[in-house]
Amino acid sequence: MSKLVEINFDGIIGPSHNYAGLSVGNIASSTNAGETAYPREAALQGIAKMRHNLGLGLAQGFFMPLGRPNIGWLESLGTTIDGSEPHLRAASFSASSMWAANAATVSPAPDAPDGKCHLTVANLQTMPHRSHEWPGTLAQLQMAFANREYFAVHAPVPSPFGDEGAANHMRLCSTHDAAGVEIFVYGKSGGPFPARQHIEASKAVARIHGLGLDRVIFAQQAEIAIAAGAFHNDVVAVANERVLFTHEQAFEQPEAVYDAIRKRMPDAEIVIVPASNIGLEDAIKSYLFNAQLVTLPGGDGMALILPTEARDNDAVWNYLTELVAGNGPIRQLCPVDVRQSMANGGGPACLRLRVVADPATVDRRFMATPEKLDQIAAVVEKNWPEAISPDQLSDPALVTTVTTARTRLLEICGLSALDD
Ligand code: SUG
Repeated sequence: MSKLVEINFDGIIGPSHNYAGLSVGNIASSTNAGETAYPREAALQGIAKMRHNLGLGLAQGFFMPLGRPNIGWLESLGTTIDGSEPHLRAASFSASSMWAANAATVSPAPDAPDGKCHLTVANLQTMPHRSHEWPGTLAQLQMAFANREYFAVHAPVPSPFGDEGAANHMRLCSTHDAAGVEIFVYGKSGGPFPARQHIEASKAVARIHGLGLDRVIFAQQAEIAIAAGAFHNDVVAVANERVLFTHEQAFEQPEAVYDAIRKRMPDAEIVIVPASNIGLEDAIKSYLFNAQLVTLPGGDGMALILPTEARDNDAVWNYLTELVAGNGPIRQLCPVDVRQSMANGGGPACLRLRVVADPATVDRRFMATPEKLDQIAAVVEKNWPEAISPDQLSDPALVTTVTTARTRLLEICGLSALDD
């Protein structure tokens, strides 16, 4: 009997993690441009989060960092690591595949008419440094979810329709193994900032996954939210089972979205955080919505696994403390330290891709156990650079260091076949 559970696959933070300020519209990325990054500490923070979640009794998987710098991508642009202009060199070095929420959009098997779990790799075409992730990500998804009896892995939606994956996709369901309602959030305009998710991409993914129109909602992200720095919807809303936890200003037409949800799922619970309690600016600085909203095993209700930045913001923490003290579905707050990723705009939810599946059907090399995380942490301790400042990206020694570090990780995980 196959047992479907939610598995969170975290992107292991790669050895080239740095702050190059590459993401316009992502306030943290722009604010921290030029700062020194600490890749070893970053990766260990990510591993600690996975350990924490395993400790809660949740199923946990991981993805390997992609090979960086991406010399092949530079070659396709007619340049090399030594000869390239700084912005292209930085883009080739980016460790941005750590944000696995942008790897793909996932429709679990109970939602699809063919009874398979569908994954469409995201093209991430709006940001140059992210646009060359998908071939490496696709190779990895094809390996992790190779069992065609249970999974269908799809190529990216073609240009010019930008697709940023699960960061703009939410699923409501009574339990993870039941058929759900899928909400695809797209942007039309974001004031001075780009709207990264195109409606045509969202619609294409829904069609490719075979979802019935009666189980799908297309919702426009609020222009003011994007303009305030919510470059992905998961910065202002998160869903789990029958709960949607959202900022009041997440959607352009919030009432229409709530009505559509209630019509398709009468027992949905929509927890709306008013702007008068927490303004968009505080929401985006503290990333309270970029939490993993998870169902705790054993009937203990739901928990928010959120960044320590949310605890450090008085208005946010007071609000959340009252929320969990009430009678609502969210019962626990678990702050985790992912500050290195946060400084590039990536909170706990950005670091993971949710896949509802029977863990026994997933390639076990991608599944975490405490022992495996210990082995990975040992490789990180030994091989990840301690610090990288953006001006080091032109140092040839760094290429050798980060390439070797990833090779060691692939070896220990039995995934050297991913090295191209
Ligand atoms: O695409 N930051 C990422 C953060 C992605 C967060 N993901 C989710 N919200 N799901 C981005 O903006 C910054 C890289 C730099 O500036 O060096 C960056 O790519």
